[in-house]
Amino acid sequence: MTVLVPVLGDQLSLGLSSLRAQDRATTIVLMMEVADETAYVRHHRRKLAYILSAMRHHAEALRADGWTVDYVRLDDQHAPDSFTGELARAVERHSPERIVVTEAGEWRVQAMLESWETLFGLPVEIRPDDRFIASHAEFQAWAAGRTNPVMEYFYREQRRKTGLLMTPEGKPEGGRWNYDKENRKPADADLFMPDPPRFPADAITQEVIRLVRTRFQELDGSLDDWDLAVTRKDALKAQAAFLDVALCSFGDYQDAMVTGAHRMWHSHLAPYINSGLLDPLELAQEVEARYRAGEVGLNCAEGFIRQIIGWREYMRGIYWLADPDYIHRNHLGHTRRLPSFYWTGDTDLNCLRQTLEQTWTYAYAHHIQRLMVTGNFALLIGADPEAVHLWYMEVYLDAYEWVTLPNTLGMSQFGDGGLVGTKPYVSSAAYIDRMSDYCGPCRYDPKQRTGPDACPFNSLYWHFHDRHREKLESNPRVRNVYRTWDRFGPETQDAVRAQAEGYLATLDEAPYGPDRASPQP
Ligand code: FAD
Ligand code: DLZ
Ligand code: SF4
Repeated sequence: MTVLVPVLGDQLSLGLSSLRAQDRATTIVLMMEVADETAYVRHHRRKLAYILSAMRHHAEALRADGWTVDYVRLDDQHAPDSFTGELARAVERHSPERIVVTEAGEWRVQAMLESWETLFGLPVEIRPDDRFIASHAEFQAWAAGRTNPVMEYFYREQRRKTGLLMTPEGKPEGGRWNYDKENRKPADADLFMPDPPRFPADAITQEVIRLVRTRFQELDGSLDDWDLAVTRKDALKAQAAFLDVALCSFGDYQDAMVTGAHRMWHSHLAPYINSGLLDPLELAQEVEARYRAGEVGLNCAEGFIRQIIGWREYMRGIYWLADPDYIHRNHLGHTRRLPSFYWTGDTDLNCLRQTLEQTWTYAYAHHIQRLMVTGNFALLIGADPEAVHLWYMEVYLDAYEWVTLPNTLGMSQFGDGGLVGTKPYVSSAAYIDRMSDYCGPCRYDPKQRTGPDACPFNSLYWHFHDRHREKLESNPRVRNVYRTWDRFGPETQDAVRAQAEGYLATLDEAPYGPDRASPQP
């Protein structure tokens, strides 16, 4: 009569669909630390320690909730390899009558789940992951027949469906759907910035950190100064602290970048939401409650809710709408490898150095750093979008393929030719100078296009548009860029081209980062 319920490392939710309506007396929950998952990309060591510690804590929470948990650790006697290999061992140990599992977050793992029924000769029920607000069918129905499935319209559907920030008459609160225009302020370093709560490593986390230090010596990324929540209880404390102190300024400053302030008014909740410790709908409802209580402005509440029920759900929808070949899409034909400084932080471009040092320390950078610093530079130099995606998969605590891929290959690198983003997210130094304090102390001048002190972002920006003219010129959102470029005249254009090509040549002479391969489904 035994039912085996495998729970994966990003399914750390007590209300998981696979556990629903199961009899605790006859159910065995299987949790597996497996080598394949720790190795399918070269995870930042902080990310690895976070996931393993959160998994071990979740096993404790399940036991406290009355479940029997069979937990396989990386440091157990035999060599744990893959989910399927571990499941085979568990089937031998427990002789289950059937297996119930919540669908996986990504193609590679979903393919494994789908192979189990034949492999083990047992009924395998794969349940939908209803921690997401939109089901696959719902997203597919919405996207069907749209050549351009624009996020904004999907978001409005989600607002109507959830009732979040809606009036009783079914209109958007405040009369508008989107308050983004009010969310573009730069920030000064002397502004008050919230001090996020810290969660020191307990005995379980310390043990995991020791394991990661010894077993994964070849991996990069700092494990020092541990401050991450690894339980739902602490993740809820992090959520409450964000709502109490930071949400009120989130909207105003979400695009700003300040040296040394890595979180600013951002929530830093994505790692907890993506692994299952926090529930996205619950969080969005809390945000609405703060608005209704008069604690935060509509621009802040709407801006944040849009990220959660709009962008996050939209990215998941796009991922499952695409097929596994999406990872190889390369609309602009970019092939350059990323420079080695993406791993070392050793570069004289101050915006990149700040973002990369922070990334390798905390496994965190906020959205604009990811999009307009590391992503922007990679796109301007013509880096291979798949390699860029793999770099992001390595370095961020919140990286799981379903959400990283549409953000990296789609939104950031325009690899899908405009499915996710309506134009390439590139900028010259002017944007970084306006939104950050990085340019002041930089060795380069953000105002110069040519010459030894000119910021490379400037010539690269024009060079990018010049070399992709055929593909981009007809895009109405880019047309003005070409008007300005044409007004430069041939002499200036040649000087800008030479400047950019000179810079690209220096990249070719410097070391490239490691060559990575995508995980195979
Ligand atoms: P906040 O700024 O506080 O935003 C609130 C929440 O909104 C986030 O926690 C997240 O759950 C959600 N959100 C906001 N924007 C997005 C988005 N574009 N896609 C999905 N969710 C969003 N997000 C990930 O969760 N995992 C990734 O691997 C990831 N990779 C990215 C790579 C690139 C190149 C870019 C441009 C963005 C990426 N994002 C990713 C989206 C976004 O940058 C992160 O969700 C955010 O920075 C996480 O920090 P936070 O929790 O402080 O977010
Ligand atoms: C990311 C990750 C890592 C590093 N390790 C494990 C693990 O040992 N066991 C596990 O169950 N999950 C792990 N994960 C998360 C999985 O990769 C994640 O659940 C899948 O990507 C979902 O499709
Ligand atoms: Fe970055 Fe250029 Fe500004 Fe330096 S001047 S921080 S390289 S944008």
